[in-house]
Amino acid sequence: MNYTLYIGNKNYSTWSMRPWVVMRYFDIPFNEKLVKFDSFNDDSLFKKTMFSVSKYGTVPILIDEDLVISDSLAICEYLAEKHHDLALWPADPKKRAIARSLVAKMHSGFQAIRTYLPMNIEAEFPQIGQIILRDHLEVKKEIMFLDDLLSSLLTSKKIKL
Ligand SMILES: N[C@@H](CCC(=O)N[C@@H](CS)C(=O)NCC(=O)O)C(=O)O
Repeated sequence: MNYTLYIGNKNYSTWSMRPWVVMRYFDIPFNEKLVKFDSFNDDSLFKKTMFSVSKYGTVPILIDEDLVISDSLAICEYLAEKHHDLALWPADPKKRAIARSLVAKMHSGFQAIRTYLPMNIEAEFPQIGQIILRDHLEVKKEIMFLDDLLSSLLTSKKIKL
């Protein structure tokens, strides 16, 4: 196995960080190729580099020999299949179903958070945050839903994550 993972900026690109965190957490060795975000215009260095790697022109991309995988969740699923011993998914089918529904929600849900609160780990903008929460009730609603969801899963007596 000789994996290469193309990623974007570690402060802004949540998509890149998803397989990156999984691979680091489970000690799966890989070569990291960090491609700078100059812009997303077709003539940017970022797009030229990524289009030379994949039709999608986005990050993350995992290369495994002749295979090119162009989606963060597809990458994680591939790694789960290749590394059964590491148990990326829970072994129990019920726990796995819950984990998968959480992942699906993270992958395609939370549109308001995605739109108004993009990832920026280095920055702190409490006043802007207050304004966003005041003006966009849907953001507050999603945060409360997420908080409630994770709290109930983490404290559930029936199924512990
Ligand atoms: N669904 C894709 C989304 C990938 C994605 O949109 N990546 C962003 C970086 S955070 C990107 O490369 N954008 C470039 C563009 O949209 O042209 C995944 O899960 O990998």
